[in-house]
Amino acid sequence: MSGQPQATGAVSNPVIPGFHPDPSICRVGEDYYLVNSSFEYFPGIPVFHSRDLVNWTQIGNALDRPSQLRLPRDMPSSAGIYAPTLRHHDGRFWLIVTNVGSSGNVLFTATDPAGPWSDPLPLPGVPGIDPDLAWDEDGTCWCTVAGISQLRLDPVTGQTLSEPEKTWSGAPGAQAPEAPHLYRIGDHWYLLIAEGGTERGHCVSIARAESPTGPFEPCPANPILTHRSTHHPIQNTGHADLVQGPDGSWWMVLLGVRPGGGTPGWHVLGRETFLVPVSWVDGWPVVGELSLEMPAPGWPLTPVPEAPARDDFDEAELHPRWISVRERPAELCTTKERSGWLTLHAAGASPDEPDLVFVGRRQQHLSCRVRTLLDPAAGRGGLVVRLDEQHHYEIEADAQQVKVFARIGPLRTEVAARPLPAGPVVLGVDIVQDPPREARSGPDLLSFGIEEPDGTFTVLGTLEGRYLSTEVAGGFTGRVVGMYAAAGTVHFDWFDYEPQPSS
Ligand code: 6LW
Repeated sequence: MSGQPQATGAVSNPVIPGFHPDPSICRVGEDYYLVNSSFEYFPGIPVFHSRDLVNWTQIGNALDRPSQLRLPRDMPSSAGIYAPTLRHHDGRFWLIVTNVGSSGNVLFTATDPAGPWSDPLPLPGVPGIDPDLAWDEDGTCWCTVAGISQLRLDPVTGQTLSEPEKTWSGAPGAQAPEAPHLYRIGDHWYLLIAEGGTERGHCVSIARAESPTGPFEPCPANPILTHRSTHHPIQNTGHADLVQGPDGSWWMVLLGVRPGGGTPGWHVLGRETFLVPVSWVDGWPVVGELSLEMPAPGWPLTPVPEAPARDDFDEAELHPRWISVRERPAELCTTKERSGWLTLHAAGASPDEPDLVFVGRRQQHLSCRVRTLLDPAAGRGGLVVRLDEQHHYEIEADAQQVKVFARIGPLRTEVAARPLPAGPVVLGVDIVQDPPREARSGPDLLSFGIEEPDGTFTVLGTLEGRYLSTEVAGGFTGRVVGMYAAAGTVHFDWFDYEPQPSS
């Protein structure tokens, strides 16, 4: 996945493109592991592995059993799983996270980050969001949360051993001090935070102390990373975590977005995971240049093969890249009913519904081509590009006809309709980045259509992408594209996702 070495010797950022926000990273020997927030999607918390910090492979989802993750139907989109911290301590991986709108702060452990992960350990005494874990020399476990406050935690029982106490909350008056990570580096304890809100004002700041509890001295150069008030193509930079490279150099992973189009700039892929080098001057971290192409790090890269364009659904288990909305009941979503096909049985009657039976993947490229072969003989279903229940475009077929729909906020409209011959049909969407031609254009166009028997693609409707952007829809997620059933039973033989060159 991404980070592909370029001919120039540079590597591309984001290293994990698409809706992969709030990265938390840890290193064990030669291996790096990274996790992200996943909000209303199940399975939750994608887990990635790398040997070089640049090339990442998804090895699982930490929360892949209903006993680990309950996302109630009345839980709005962009609630659910927020901002995990991943750490390795005492021979185990520790994952602390907030389930907003459900179980609050919870802790999971595993010996292998690919899973299985434990069932959740409730942390009733840990308030707020964005929990972090750090252990000091005498084994005390410090839990730090957004705000920023800190308490002592017994991570085995989940009991809190002290009341939360404010530590350091960033620049006076700055909004949303959050995403804390506490580290022992050299002679100091460092408290890394994000502030300024997760929109254009987002930034990363740091303070240090002699002890894990402070008093913390802010870095005179704060914020140590921000792209606010710039034309930089990577915006909203923040929510970072620090790690050492194979050669002892220091690196930061963080979230950023790539807005496109005219004013105000719309980002459609959600918040993505970027990588940037860090050096140390006078005991303070200095963040290097964050760019879409950065010089390759000074160690051998181990490129990973790009995912094949086609998923044939020939395996019993779905690849971890496939996610569903809130839950994935095995009786409604299965590869075992019709061999070589993914079968979906409808619950919710359209992508407006929180119980939609849906299997999709994150859109990870600004331009891409998506196709799926669907058999609607016994139902109605389709291909949807989804930001949330109120913001989605879809092409939907039943045994007689195919229709294109758009839902934008409270408005739902039928964009196109056409009769269909009997039999399976290839539905598709071409998503094409639309460079700004004028102040109000862009950021992309989505053309929905069907593939004719001779292979040509007939476009039934082209829609502007901005309405499926975070700037329009709000929230914390990004686009997910996938298959759904809206009535009866719908079978999908395969699903193609192919990145296309972008301008
Ligand atoms: C997360 C907070 C943030 O809890 O957004 O960008 C929130 N940072 O730290 C949701 O991801």
